[in-house]
Amino acid sequence: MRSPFRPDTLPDDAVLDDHRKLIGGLERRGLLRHGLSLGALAMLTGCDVHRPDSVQSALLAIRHFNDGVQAWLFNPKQLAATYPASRVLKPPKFNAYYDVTKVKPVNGADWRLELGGLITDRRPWTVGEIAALPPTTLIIKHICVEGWSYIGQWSGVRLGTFLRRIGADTKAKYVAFHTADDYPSSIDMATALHPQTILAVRYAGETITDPFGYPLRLRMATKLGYKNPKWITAMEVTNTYPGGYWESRGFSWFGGI
Ligand SMILES: Nc1nc2c(c(=O)[nH]1)N[C@H]1C(S)=C(S)[C@@H](COP(=O)(O)O)O[C@H]1N2
Ligand SMILES: [Mo]
Repeated sequence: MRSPFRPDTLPDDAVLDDHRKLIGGLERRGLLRHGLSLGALAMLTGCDVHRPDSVQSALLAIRHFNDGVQAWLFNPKQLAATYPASRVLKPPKFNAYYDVTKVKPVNGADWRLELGGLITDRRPWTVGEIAALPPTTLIIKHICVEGWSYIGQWSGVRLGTFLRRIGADTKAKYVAFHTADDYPSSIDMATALHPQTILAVRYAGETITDPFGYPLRLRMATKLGYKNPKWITAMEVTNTYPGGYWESRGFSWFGGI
């Protein structure tokens, strides 16, 4: 999925000056943070920065996601669309900030979900314990800002159910995640408590495989692909803004509907 990314040959950020109007519009709509760099745009969207039309289509793809879902923006109570099982893609489509051949599988036997921050019961959880919690199944669309999407079937405990179970302070502002591949990520509490936000352990009825986040990943119906961390190792409830991998490189923290 990654296009060859060579920071040494990257043109100046001035390339973006040709697209200031489009970028300004995306900033106003909360889809980009101020100060997007050309490198971040290239890395996240896979666009070829040496071709102006490619830069433009990457920006248009980001805008396209927002079109038609405007009414849902900033309404965490709204349910996102779901789909019939017949449309589920098997296997799912891989993406990460590196190539699929670089995925380092997580050893489920040693793995524990570590808990931190504003949580009463911070005892770590094993894969088996999490997989035994009552599951919710979501058949939802995954949209990557690279400009592709697919429908997937994800099962696991609702994050809201889990947060209450561990005595998390659900009045806190943020839930932050750490991952095995150093991809920090965070969401607002309203999204964490949304009924279509789950800690997924299964895809299409089977244990999630290595490239797709085994043993635990976040799946939200209301956020873009990059807001859904794979290979989660730790979760923290906090009032201090935690940011995230792409967010610190100029992408919107909200990142969704
Ligand atoms: N840990 C981790 N999670 C991640 C990423 C990553 O690089 N590392 N990439 C994100 C992006 S940009 C996308 S589109 C989705 C891809 O998920 P999939 O491979 O299951 O389709 O994972 C997201 N979660
Ligand atoms: Mo993505």
